[in-house]
Amino acid sequence: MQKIYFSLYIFCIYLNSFVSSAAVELHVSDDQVVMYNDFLQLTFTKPAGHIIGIQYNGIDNLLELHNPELNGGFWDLNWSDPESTQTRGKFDMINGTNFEIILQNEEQVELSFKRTWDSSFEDEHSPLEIDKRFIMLSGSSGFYSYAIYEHREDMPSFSLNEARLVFMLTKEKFHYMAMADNRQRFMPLPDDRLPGRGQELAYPEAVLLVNPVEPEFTGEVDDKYQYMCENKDNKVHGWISLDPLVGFWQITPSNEFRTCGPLKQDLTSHVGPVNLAMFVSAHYGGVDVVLNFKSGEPWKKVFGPVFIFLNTSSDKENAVPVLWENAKEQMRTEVQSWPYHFPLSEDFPQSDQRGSISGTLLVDDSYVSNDHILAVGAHVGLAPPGEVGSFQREGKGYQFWTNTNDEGHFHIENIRPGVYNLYAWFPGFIGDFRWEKLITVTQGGSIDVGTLVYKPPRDGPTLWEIGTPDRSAAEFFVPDPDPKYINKLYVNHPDKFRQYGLWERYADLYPDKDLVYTVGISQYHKDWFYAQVTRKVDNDLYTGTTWQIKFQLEKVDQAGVYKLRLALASATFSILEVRVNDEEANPPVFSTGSIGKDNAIARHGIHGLYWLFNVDIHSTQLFEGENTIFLKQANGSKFQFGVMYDYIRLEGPALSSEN
Ligand SMILES: *[C@@H]1O[C@H](CO)[C@@H](O)[C@H](O)[C@H]1NC(C)=O
Ligand SMILES: *[C@@H]1O[C@H](CO)[C@@H](O)[C@H](O)[C@H]1NC(C)=O
Ligand SMILES: *[C@@H]1O[C@H](CO)[C@@H](O)[C@H](O)[C@H]1NC(C)=O
Ligand SMILES: CC(=O)N[C@H]1CO[C@H](CO)[C@@H](O)[C@@H]1O
Repeated sequence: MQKIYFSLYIFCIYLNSFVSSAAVELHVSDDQVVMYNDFLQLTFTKPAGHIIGIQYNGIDNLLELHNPELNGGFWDLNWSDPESTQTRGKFDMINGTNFEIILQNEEQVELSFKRTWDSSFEDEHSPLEIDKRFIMLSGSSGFYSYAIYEHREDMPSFSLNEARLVFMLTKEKFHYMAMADNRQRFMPLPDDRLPGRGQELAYPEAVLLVNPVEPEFTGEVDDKYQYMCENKDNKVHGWISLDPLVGFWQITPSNEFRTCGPLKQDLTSHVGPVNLAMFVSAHYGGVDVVLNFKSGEPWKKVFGPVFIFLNTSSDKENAVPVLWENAKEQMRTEVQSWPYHFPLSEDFPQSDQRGSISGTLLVDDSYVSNDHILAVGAHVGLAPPGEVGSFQREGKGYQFWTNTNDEGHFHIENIRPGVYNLYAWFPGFIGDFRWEKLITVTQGGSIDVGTLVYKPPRDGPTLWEIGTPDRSAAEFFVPDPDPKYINKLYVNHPDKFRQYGLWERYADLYPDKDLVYTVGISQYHKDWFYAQVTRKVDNDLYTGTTWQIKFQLEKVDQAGVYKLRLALASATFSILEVRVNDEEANPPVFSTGSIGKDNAIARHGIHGLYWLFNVDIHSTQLFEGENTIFLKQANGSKFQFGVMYDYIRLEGPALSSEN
């Protein structure tokens, strides 16, 4: 009997220790907060709210604390005065001033580090009140973070250039980076980028590794922009330590708080080793996508939560694929759990506080089909009310996107209550759709918009076309990189356009004369260079280029107007001029004026922002027989300047109904 009691007693101790060790624990001292569960331990500075320690799997700290500049894990932002036309301004480390435990029990701890604002801070930091939250759950191998940004009515005007959550990982351990099945590799060390080991190329971000610590990287280019990703695909990325085996992953289960829609591109992970959650940035959009606030403009936005997932494996042989597959599996779990039910800020609506929308999209283009066409794979989303296509420059509100299925049907769930426009675009068709009605999403409400029909810009039959309308220049000719400037990851890779310095290859291919494309003979995938770049004429001296499209017209309809559709996938300080059969015509038939700051050429993007220009060509300007359209990019002063075409089409005059 005694013995049984004793065993029971031991068992209870065992049970008790099991329960308590699974719980989330919190220790708060004067200047630090430590939060831990069975898997990991986090250490924060108090009240600033910077992470200075992540202990996991026998590693004392996954974070680097000895970099010359940025250390540990932190939220930061860049801001500027409203008059500034720059995309970089003042650095703000968002040091919290108030620490609060929002919730503490065995299953969950939520912490808040808040930075307040009053007019005495006018020049010290950005006019924002920011509440940084961190959540740890019991039994969860990681932690969540989100932040609530608020601009109040007593706050002055300013511009928010960048907002992000950053992790500087220890460079001793994390050497392998993964962001997609076919975009992962061993990475150089940060030291390899320094003078002596690395040689700066056309801009500081791109470095040629001339004497890296690991000789295997010699001769490669390193550039963080080679690891950028479109919002729609940017769900999980991170780093692997091989000894001991650790995967450090950032999982972003929703795009609702990201800016500028599904095609906006941003940084992920890069040499540092750095892991970034980008919430606001000017990347691939320029100053057009910076958030400008007026004095007293009320605004609030929740960025996140994102999940930082830590993982290990006993399978040392297949460590890399196993950890990457686990990260993707965890990503799918997080996506399914969205919207999370545990964040306690009332600014983060739970699932039952959100609404949904559904409908069907059709396309009406009578020159393609007499019947309405099912919109398969169309991008459709809700974004704040604005002009047609405005979502790609919009970042203050929330956006909710999906794709139509094979029946042209779409359904979007978990939309925050609010007023929106419905926007869409359609692969294979030019232009943008915006439904004219405002949509009010209510808590628990479900809206069916029925069938909506998009009538893309179209005046007459297609005489010829170049490319496919998909907002990207990827279908055009992407040259091989200069062998001096290779990133080995992109050799024999579908994303060849991510190689460094491709803009210089244009002059190699067209040394004396600019590109001439002959309709009916040329093929766009090999004869249309992916970007209309500038040409180097001397050191640091560049000039614009003029491309020609030659085409035959059997007869010219003297009564009609022809239409040139110019869809651009990117523009950087460009002035695109159109001339018809007279290269010297002044003024040109059409000029875009100065457009674009997306910098996608230098950043190895295959697109930036989308533009559509519709140019009238009068029959008097055309000949029977051979015609030439001249496309001149007139601002040629820098290597980064130029445009990428998405698609070009010449339409004949409208066919009269008798025809
Ligand atoms: C904010 O915190 C960082 C890191 O703890 C510190 O280096 C910096 O001096 C602080 N800035 C201000 C303005 O207090
Ligand atoms: C690693 O991640 C996978 C996928 O989430 C999970 O099933 C596994 O338990 C994790 N392993 C550890 C040791 O955390
Ligand atoms: C080309 O763009 C740059 C940058 O905007 C501008 O400073 C310059 O004036 C432009 N050149 C011409 C010819 O418009
Ligand atoms: C994240 C970011 O871009 N930070 C920059 C903000 O501005 C300062 C000052 O110009 C830079 O040093 C940072 O790199």
